Amino acid sequence: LIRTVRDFCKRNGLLTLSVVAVVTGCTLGFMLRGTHLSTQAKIYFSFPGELLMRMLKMLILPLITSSLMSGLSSMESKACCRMGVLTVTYYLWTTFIAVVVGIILVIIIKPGVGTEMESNRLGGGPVMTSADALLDLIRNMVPSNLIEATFQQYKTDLIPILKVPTRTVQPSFVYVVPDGSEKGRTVYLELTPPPEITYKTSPGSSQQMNVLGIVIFSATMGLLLGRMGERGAPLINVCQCINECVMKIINAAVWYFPFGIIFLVAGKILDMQDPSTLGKKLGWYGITVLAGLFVHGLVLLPLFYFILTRKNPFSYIRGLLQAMVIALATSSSSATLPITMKCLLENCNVDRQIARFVLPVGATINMDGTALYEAVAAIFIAQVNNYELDFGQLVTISITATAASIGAAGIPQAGLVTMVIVLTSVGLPPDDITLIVAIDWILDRFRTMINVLGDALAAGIIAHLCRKDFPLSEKPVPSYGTQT
Ligand code: DAS
Repeated sequence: LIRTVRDFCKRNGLLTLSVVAVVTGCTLGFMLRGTHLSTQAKIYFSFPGELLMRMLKMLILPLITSSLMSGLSSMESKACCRMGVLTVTYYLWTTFIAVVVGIILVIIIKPGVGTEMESNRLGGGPVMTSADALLDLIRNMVPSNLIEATFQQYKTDLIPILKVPTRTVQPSFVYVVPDGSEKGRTVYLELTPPPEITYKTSPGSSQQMNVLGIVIFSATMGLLLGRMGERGAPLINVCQCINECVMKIINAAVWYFPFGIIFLVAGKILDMQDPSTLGKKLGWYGITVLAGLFVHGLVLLPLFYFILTRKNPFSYIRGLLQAMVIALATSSSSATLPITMKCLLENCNVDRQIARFVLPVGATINMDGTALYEAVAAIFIAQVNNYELDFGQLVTISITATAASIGAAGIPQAGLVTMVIVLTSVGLPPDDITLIVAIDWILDRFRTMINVLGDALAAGIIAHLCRKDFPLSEKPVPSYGTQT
C-alpha cells in the first residue's frame, strides 16, 4: 500500500499536493473561523493565496495573445474557419443543454417552494431593464482599450500606473510638451475629453474582466499574420517564443501552487458569510446546483465526448485533474487557463494548434457551469418569492442565462454579477442575489471546475473532428499513469 501510494504521488505529485492543499486549506479555514483574527492578521494570512492569484492573472494576457496569434497564423484558412464554426457551435449547444438540465432539476426538486417570504417583494421594478443589461453585456465584450479589457477587474491595481480611464469618472490626461522656447521650458496640457454619453451599467459590471475583446483581437491578428507570408514571419516567431516562455514559466510556477492554495482556500473560508435566513432551503438549492453540475459535467459532457470521438472520456478527464483542482481552488477559469493548457498538451496529447484556439475562446465564452447555476438560481429566487414563472419566462431565463454566461468573466463569482441580467429579464428583484450569496463561494468553485472541464473536453472533440485538417492532432491519449 505504501509503495502504491508512493508511486501514485511520484506520477501525480503536483495533483496529489494540490488535493492535499485544498483539504488542508478547508480544515485550516474552518478551524480559524472560530477565532476572531484581526484584519491585519487576515491580510498577512491571505498573502500567499493572493500571490498565487496574481501569478495566474499575470499569465493570462501573454498566454491568450501568443497562443491565438501563433496558433491561427499557421493554420490554413478553410481549416481554421471549419474549426472556428465547430468550436462556437459546440460551445453554444453545450451551454444551452446545461441550462435545460438546471431548469429541469430546479422544477423537480423545488428547493425554494414553501418559503414564507413576504410576497410584496416584487414590483419594486428592476434596477435596469433587461435590454440595458444585455447591451451592457455586449458592450463589455468589445472593450475600447485592450489593456483595460485584460485588467478591467483589477483597475485599482493599475490606475496609479496607467491612468486607465474609469467608466464613472471622466478621464483627464496630462501631457508634458516642450513649449518650443530656447529655454526648453515645458507646459502641462490637461485635456479632458468631452463627457461620454452616460449609460447604465449592470451592478458590478466593472467586476467583469471580459477578455473576449482580446480573444477577438488576437484571433484576427493571427489570421491576418498567416496571410502575410514572409512579412508576418517575424511577429509569428515572436509570438511562438512568447508562448513557449509562458509555458516554461507555468511549469516553474506550478510548484508554488499547493502552498498558495492552502491560504487561498482558508482565506475564503475565513471571509465566508453566515447562511442567510433561508437556512435549509439554501441547502436544497446548493444540492440542486451541485446535482445539475454533476449530471452535466460528469455524465452528459463525457457522453458527448464518447459519441463524437468513440474514445474513453474518463482517461481523458484523468489528464485534466490538475486543472480541475486549480479551478476548484481559485474559482477562476481564466486564471486556470495556463494549467488547462499544460494538461491538454502534456497529459491529453491535444494538438497545440487546436488547444491554442479552443481553450482561450472557451475560457471567455463557454461557461456551462455558470449558465446552469444562473438558471437554477433565478428559478429558486422566483420560488422563494412565491412567483409563478410561465413557460415563456422559462424560455427567457434559458436564453438570458446562456447569454449571461457568455458575458461572465472567468473570475471569482462573475456568475453572481451577470445573474442580474437573468433576474431583471423576468421581473425578479436583482438584490435578491443576497439570498444566495452565503453559499456562492463554494458553488462558484464547482461551477468553475465544470467550466474548465467543458472547455477541455471541447478541445478533445474539436481535435478529433478536425483531425483531417490537423493530422498531428489525432494522437492517442496516454494510458493512465504515464502522464507527466
Ligand atoms: N468563477 C467563474 C469562472 O471563473 C464562474 C462563475 O462565477 O460562475 O468560470
